[in-house]
Amino acid sequence: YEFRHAVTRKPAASITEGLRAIDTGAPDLVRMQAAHNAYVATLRETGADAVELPPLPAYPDSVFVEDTALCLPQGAVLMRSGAASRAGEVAEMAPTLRRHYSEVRKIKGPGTIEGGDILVTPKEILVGLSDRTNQAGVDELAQLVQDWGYRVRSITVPRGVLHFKTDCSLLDGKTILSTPRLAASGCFDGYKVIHTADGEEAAANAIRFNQFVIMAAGFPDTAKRLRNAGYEVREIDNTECAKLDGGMSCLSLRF
Ligand code: CIR
Repeated sequence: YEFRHAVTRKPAASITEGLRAIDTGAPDLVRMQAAHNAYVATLRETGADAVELPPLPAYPDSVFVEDTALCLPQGAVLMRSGAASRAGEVAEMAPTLRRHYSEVRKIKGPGTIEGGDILVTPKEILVGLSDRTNQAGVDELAQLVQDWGYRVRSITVPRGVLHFKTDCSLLDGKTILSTPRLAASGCFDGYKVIHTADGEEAAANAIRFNQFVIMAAGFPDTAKRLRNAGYEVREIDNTECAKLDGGMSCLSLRF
């Protein structure tokens, strides 16, 4: 969770067309832009450098850059989206990653896998099987990172949850913030788990970025649990991204 770089992309006006499981109304671009600015400023406050790529109107969900790649110390792996409307986002991200990394590998398919389904801990890479990520995608990732020394373990994401990390985040080398419904499967046995508070499942998609845990605003009981556990918590307005099933992790690539 110690990072020097983050890559983000500004939301485009087409964000109103973004994918969503349940339609609760179109996100408001101006409010999303303000939240995005606050998010980038918080990343920078840690001393990291945060790139803001220009909006991509052709890809309404392109603000959710996390899904395009997995960034590891040894290299980056370009993903292959399980959503047809998002397939082109990877090629838009590739040049930026090639500037930072000498080694950029690529999921070629036929499997699909998105960054939102991948949680990297110091001992393994956990990948959620979801509507976007299938076993073939997990298998190809496992092959691609094997010579970098990573063990990959797949996990079934609860029904109705978009991505694995919709429901969990890494807080430090040994500790995971998780919804009770995800942790109930036993997938985090061996880790210390902090549960989101009742009714605050949407707080699970947070990020540990250097000294901060950055989480969505509006989940006071979970925020209190994290502060009581000693974390320095920063809260960012997530109302507009939430309308598109997006959260704190989705908005950046971190390395
Ligand atoms: C999608 O359905 O693909 C977007 N509306 C939300 C993506 C969220 N990304 C993430 O959790 N990593």
